[in-house]
This record gives sequence, C-alpha cells and structure tokens, in this order.
Amino acid sequence: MIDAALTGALREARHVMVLTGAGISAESGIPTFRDALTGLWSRYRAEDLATPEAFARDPGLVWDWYAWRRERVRAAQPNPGHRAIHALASLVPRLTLVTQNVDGLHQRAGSRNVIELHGNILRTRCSHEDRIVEEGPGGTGRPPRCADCGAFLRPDVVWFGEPLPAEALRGAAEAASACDVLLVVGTSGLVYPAAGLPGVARAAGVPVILVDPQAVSLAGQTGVRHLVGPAGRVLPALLARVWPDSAPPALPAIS
Ligand code: BJW
Repeated sequence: MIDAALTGALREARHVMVLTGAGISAESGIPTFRDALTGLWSRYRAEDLATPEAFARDPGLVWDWYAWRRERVRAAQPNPGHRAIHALASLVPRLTLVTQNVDGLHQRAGSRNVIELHGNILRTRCSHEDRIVEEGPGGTGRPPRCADCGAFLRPDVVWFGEPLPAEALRGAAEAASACDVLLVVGTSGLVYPAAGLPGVARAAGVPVILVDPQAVSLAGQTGVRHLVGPAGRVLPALLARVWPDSAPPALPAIS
C-alpha cells in the first residue's frame, strides 16, 4: 500500500537511489534469470554459459548464446517502468540509478549516468587485454578474434567468479549509504555483491522501498516497504501518487 509515510519519504528525499534487476525489463520481453517458468536459469545452466570456465571450455557455445540474447535485447523496447525511473530523475534533486542489467534499456528510456554493475551485453571486449573493442563488420568467427592480439572477443558482462567494475561498485555502495531513500526494483537479491547494497542502506538507516511481484527475502526485513506488483504498473502509480501535479501526463493515476 502506498501510504502517507511512504509518499512523504519520497517527496522529501534529496537523494534517491534506484537499484534495478532483471524484473524491470521483464515487461519488455527480456527474460529474468530465476523466475520458475520463464527465467533463463530454468532452461540453461549458469555454469555452462556465464562463467570464465564455461568460456574457456566452449567459447563458441557461450558466444552464440550471448549473440541470441543480444538480438532479443536489440529488438526490445523500454517499458513504463524504465520510463518512470527516467521521469523520477526530474522529480527529485538527485537520483543515482544502479542496475544489474546488461540490456541498456534504462539508457534507451532516457536515463543518464547509469551505473552498470554487471556490464553491458551490447559491448564486446578482448578476453585477453580487457579492452572494449568494436566488433567490426568482418567479425565472423565464433567468437571473432581481437584484431590486435588475436584473442577471442567476449561480451562485456560480469560472469560468476569475476570481479565487478570497481568504480561502479564503489559508486553504488557510496550512494546506498548516503541516499535518503533506496528503491529496489525487480531483483531476487541472490547475487552478491549487488545483493548486499540494500543491507548497506538499511545499516545507514535509509528506508527501502521494494517493488516486486514476489515476496523476495528483502521483503520481510525491518525498514523495507514492499509494493507488490509488476514495475511497469507500480512505478508509474507511485510517481502519480507522490507527485500528482508534476508527474508526466502519461503516468496513470491509481484508485
Ligand atoms: C519483477 C517483474 C516485474 C519479475 N516487475 N519485478 C556472498 C555470498 C554468496 C555468494 C557470493 C557472495 N559474494 C560473491 C558470491 C559469488 C557470486 C554469487 O553471488 N553467487 C550467488 C548466486 C550464490 N557472485 C559473483 O561471482 C560476482 N563476483 C564476485 O563476487 O567477484 C568477487 C571477486 C573479487 C575479486 C576477484 C575475483 C572475484 C559476480 C556476479 C555476476 C552475476 N552475473 C549475472 C550474469 C550477467 C551477464 C548475463 O546477463 O549473462 O548477472 S548472473 C545474473 O544474476 C545477472 C543478474 O544481473 C544477476 C541478478 O539477477 P536478478 O536481476 O536479481 O534477476 P532474478 O531473475 O534473480 O530476479 C528477478 C526478480 O524480478 C524476481 O524477484 C522477480 O519476482 C522479479 N520480477 N517480473 C518487477 N514485471
């Protein structure tokens, strides 16, 4: 329920942090990872596809799987949840948007300075030199090779067992302890270190608002308000309730 305490906390916040996961893009047709029927990990094994060991064992398989996912991402469009978060940036003095997603849909909805904790599937980097490279029109092999050193190219994403980009993680942790409200949207909270960020906020006394259709483990914690439902419906409704006069006209009112 969106009550006065919740609307007041958001209306008075000078710095809002938003942490998103795969759920924010579900309504754009991008599968989540752990949803029981439709999640990627219900059909594929993470160990076979999203680890450095898997890439070393079968680089062609991993490359093809990411090429398939990249096409889905290219064909997808941002949804009302992404657009509500973009709108929120103009309604609060400061917004830090941190995402675990690799799909770039926040940026395509208009959000700027997005902190990407797990990289971006549309970028490619050299597996040897860790340098971002343009794949180039002639990039045929499975995977194509780096024009400079000949090593395989790989998607610029963070696999299990790999460190997150240090600056992104530092920025996210700083924002989690310094913000006035943390909005957590569409993440199961099972993958660390991103899953530790709400704990950083709670330890600093920051109120947490969770938007997720499921009762994920964060839902029952002290200081956490859970708005149950899909982000594409809940976030526009939340903005319309907190800023009835200034929310963009496209945002629906709630009863
Ligand atoms: C909706 C919705 C709608 C649905 N609206 N909501 C501490 C404890 C235990 C383990 C570890 C630990 N620290 C580190 C680890 C190991 C590991 C880890 O966390 N393992 C656990 C799984 C056990 N972490 C790592 O390995 C990380 N690296 C690391 O720690 O390095 C240390 C190191 C330091 C120095 C040197 C070397 C190493 C790396 C983690 C990388 C994660 N990578 C992936 C793949 C990215 C690339 C790709 O896309 O293929 O990232 S895995 C996958 O999970 C992806 C996601 O970003 C991440 C999180 O998933 P997310 O977003 O939460 O999705 P779901 O599906 O889980 O949840 C979706 C939610 O949406 C659900 O709640 C739904 O209900 C909801 N929903 N529809 C709103 N319409």
